Amino acid sequence: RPGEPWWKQSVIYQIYPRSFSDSNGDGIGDLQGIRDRLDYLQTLGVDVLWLCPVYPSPNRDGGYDISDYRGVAPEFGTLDDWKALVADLHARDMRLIMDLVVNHTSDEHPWFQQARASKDSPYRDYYLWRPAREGREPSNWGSHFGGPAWTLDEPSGEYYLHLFSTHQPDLNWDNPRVRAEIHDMMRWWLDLGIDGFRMDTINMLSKPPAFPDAAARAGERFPVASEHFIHGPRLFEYLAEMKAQVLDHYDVMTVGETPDVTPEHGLAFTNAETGPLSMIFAFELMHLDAGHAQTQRKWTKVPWSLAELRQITTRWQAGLHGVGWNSNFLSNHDVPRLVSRFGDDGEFRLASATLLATYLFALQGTPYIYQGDELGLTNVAFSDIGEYRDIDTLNYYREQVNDLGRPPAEVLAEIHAKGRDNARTPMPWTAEPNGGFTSGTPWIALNPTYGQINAQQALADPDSIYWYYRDLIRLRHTYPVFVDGRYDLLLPDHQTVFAFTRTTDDEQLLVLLNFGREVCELDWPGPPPLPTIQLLLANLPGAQPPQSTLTLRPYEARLYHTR
Ligand code: TEU
Ligand code: CA
Repeated sequence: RPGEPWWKQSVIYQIYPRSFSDSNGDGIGDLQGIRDRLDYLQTLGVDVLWLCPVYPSPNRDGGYDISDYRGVAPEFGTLDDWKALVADLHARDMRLIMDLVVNHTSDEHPWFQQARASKDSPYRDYYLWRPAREGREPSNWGSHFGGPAWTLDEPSGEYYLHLFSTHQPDLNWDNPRVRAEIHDMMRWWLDLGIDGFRMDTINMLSKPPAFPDAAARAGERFPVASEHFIHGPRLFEYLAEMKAQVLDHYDVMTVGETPDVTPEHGLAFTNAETGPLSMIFAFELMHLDAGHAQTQRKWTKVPWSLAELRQITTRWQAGLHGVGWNSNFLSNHDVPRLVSRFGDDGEFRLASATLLATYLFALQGTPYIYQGDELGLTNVAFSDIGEYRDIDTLNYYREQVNDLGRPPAEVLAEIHAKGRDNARTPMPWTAEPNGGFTSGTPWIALNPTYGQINAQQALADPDSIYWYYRDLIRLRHTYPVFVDGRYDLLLPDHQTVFAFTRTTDDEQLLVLLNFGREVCELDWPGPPPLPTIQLLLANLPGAQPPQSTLTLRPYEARLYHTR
């Protein structure tokens, strides 16, 4: 619709290329594989694909360690394959956004190679080097992946900073030449026709040059120093510059990956007048089941509460309405499968997967679908640590089992619940061996459920989760209230039902979500059930028309609409 940026009306589908579709039998998903599946994605109805990194990379961290910003890794194809994918997408009226990973490079990036080779290299200052402090790390900062965030470069006697693995040195954003290089690189991709960027850990770019020690919990040697590098001193200056230098010259969207933000930050990032980004990924919901900060381990799992989910959701919906813009997601390639985490991946898999989809699509903001969620794919529980591939998972296991001596079964249970490979098992396309993902040996095993849960089955079953997503996407494209409507919470204290309305001058949506496992009776919560109200969509057959009392079955979701 005129006057509204396209990305507010879009539905975005995230692809983890390594696990999407393998066209040549080497066990690794690739660009041609994505091209082969465009009918599947177009039928679903998504508008934008977000590709996780496909750049050349030693692949220490699933491609988030880039050794060449201007190319395609051979295992994914060639730049020509990539151009063909963009052309295919644009011909279908779909768009492509790419991952922008500029907090760090790979240690095999030529910049780092030269930086490391000589203290006098012009590239030395592209990274963050500090001398030892009393013969040890310059500060107590810890890496997200365990251990210190500083690694000693023996020949020069200096340490370099890496907020992630030792193979991912952080770029020095205080150096204007670094910023200019990144801007050039962004223009290069934009000129090739991409429609925007998902910006990896973008709120970590600016570090206080003094690197003050971070607060540590009892017994913790290397705390992640979020309080110092999240929203660092010059972050907003760098993002404003990037916008003025690059983004403002193209019709693109941006979504910043921004751990540890509040709605106040969210507003600063996405304010339509003054904010540097279109939208951000906020992570409060991803901590719902993490336990208390003082006692948790990395992947502690505690029960989450609907009260807290509702409260966080409401804060973000109200906080950004009319000024900024939300992105709505419950999963991605770093977190467990949403149905296993927030629903029930056993008896109520179908109902809870569609309930969660309804939640994502009924809120204000741009909805994100992570590959496989439209099939209701579940977490995986490999019994052997040797089946895991993720650096974060493997480091965690080594630290907890080898260094701290915890029982392997206990640590594996945490990995089963929270590990990043839950989201990275290959897409199951058919019930054939390896789910039709590859004719060879997959780089990581499939979820053994592929015989029952696969795309072919979903397409053949009119009641599948896939078709329910398709319906939601269509509704969102049809009724402006999904995009524009103001959010108002109903039943603020209900035990199991999350109810809210979305309202514009012309339309209203009433959303009822029973997160409980029991049948629930309640009085009609919204405005009186006028004859003009219609049931727009429900995730269980035989849902009631509007009436003064309601019965909601376990994980039942309903959307009522009125104009
Ligand atoms: O993730 C950044 C991030 O802060 C986390 O979600 C991170 O994965 C988690 O703290 C580790 O347990 C982004 C990417 O999404 C992730 O895949 C990369 O590994 C990371 O940046 C480094 O580029
Ligand atoms: Ca391949």
